Amino acid sequence: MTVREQYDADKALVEAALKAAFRGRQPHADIYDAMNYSLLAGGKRLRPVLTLACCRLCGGQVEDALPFACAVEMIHTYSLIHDDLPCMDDDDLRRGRPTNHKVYGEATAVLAGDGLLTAAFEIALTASDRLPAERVLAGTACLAKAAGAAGMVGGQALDMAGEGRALTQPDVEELQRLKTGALICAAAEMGCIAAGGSEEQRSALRNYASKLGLAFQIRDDMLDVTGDESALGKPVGSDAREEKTTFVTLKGLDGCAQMIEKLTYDAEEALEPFSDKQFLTGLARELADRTN
Ligand code: GRG
Repeated sequence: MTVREQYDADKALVEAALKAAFRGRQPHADIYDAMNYSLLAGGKRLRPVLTLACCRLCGGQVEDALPFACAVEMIHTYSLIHDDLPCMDDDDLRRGRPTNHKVYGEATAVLAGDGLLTAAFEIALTASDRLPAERVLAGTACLAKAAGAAGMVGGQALDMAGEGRALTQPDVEELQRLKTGALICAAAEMGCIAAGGSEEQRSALRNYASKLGLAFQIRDDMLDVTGDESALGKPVGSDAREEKTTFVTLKGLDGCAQMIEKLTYDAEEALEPFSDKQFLTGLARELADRTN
């Protein structure tokens, strides 16, 4: 199987599980409509695919990691809904469609995000149908830490505080390590945890994912300058409008390309303890060149 075929097969598993997550939930159908509107809007599903791939790499069955995979995508989707709100980035387009608050109104969009955040932990705990309690506990704790103020929420707070101010490269790296990187690291680690992987494997995958996550963010900054709105499914040029210090403002486009190349190499190096690593090395290469 090629990297692309494996990615699409794992993505299809995730799509089916997400589609089923809120099926038949009553009452308050409207809030589930708003949650599903963003959850089933067709993102790349990078984080859940990473969870499944890391589970497989550590010798587990992908079905064991599926609840964790859905949970991380629900948290990611909630963060996008809240990030797009008028009180944050005030964006009108996401995943190629009007943003949640544009369709359902601000109050329902806040609740849709809250509903997804809470449902993430509900679905993560269903991993106990197939896994021993200590793995469910470890996976859920890993997710909670990465999503909260010590991770993604803390990174978003730093991001907001940095608007209109000149930041240094270490400032931006720290901000992005939390805002984007923490959840990507958790996605990889949860796959390892579901498989019952060793501490050495978990640490190698965290290292891989941290390099991948930073390269992913640098590419995101580049695409905000050079990308195409219809391919990205979101507006371009928002960093400049909001006067954000990004990797492009710090290093220029060529400097960014060099950083991505080095991080992609380092990500591959981090996989040294594994033998069957073609998928994760191929994924790092594909993400380095992504256009959406
Ligand atoms: C509101 C608590 C809270 C957090 C928001 C992650 C985040 C924090 C905001 C997203 C803002 C942003 C555009 C970040 C850049 C990198 C990134 C996370 C892009 C979106 O992720 P993709 O490209 O999106 O994986 P898809 O739609 O493919 O899932």
